[in-house]
Amino acid sequence: QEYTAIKMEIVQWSDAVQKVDIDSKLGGRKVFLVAATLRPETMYGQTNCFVGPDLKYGVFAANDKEAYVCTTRAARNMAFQGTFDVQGQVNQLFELLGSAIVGTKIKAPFALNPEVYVLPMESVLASKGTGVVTSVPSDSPDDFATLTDLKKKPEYYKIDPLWCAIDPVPVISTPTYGEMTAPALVKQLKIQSAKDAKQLAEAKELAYKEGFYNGTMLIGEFKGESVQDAKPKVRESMIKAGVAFPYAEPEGLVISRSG
Ligand code: ZZB
Repeated sequence: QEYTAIKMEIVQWSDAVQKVDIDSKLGGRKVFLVAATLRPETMYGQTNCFVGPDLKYGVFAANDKEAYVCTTRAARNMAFQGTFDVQGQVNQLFELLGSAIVGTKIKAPFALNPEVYVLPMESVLASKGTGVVTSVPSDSPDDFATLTDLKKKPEYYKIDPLWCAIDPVPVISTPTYGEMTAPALVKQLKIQSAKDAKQLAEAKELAYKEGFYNGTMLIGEFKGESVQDAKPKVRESMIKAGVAFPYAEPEGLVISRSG
């Protein structure tokens, strides 16, 4: 899988992290949450970012100036993809539990809302991407369903309602679902919550297909172009701007032995 890794710079850590002395460990490095996405063209509509509250994250030195927050598994992959200054070497500065990162304010590159908050998402997999998911509720049914749950019960999820206050932003128009593909699909498939995993998987598949084959950009540098054309262009534009880098995953590697 070829993802685009989005660098979301930390603006202000959560209260939980602020209580810990991390400065001595960071050595003056800027810290970024790194989110893996297959939809770089939707980055204009980021409204927040998700981490798995029970997952472990590392803060890894990329070089003398920057450190990245992601799973150890992702850092190991990055180490072999030229992301860090020393090839093949992972340098973990410290560790954080996802729940401690929740409430951190970060930059969302290329987004209409330039600063967003980190929120919890139970369905984040440690085995995929970086374990950090940037959220686009206009085009991702999982993100829209999770945000709807969080807004209904902020106390239960131990979040400040302010952290999930940004409304979905129209990014892509499709003939079937209009300007809000994910909310339309969540309604159509009668998805009640983020726990409706089966319907959400179906909604995701439909959203991917309709967006890719029939979507038109409503915003950004490539407004008016098809999603198919805009996708690689937005990716290149983000990489050029220094806010993203390619991230690949050795997926489904099968070693076959004859005989
Ligand atoms: C932003 C975005 C905008 C995404 C969208 C999707 C959509 P896939 O197809 O199953 O490989 N993701 C990334 N890492 C994880 C993880 N560890 N656990 C759970 N979800 C993760 O899924 C790739 C997409 O799943 C990624 O692209 C990311 O969300 C999320 F409008 O990034 B995406 C219709 C989907 N739309």
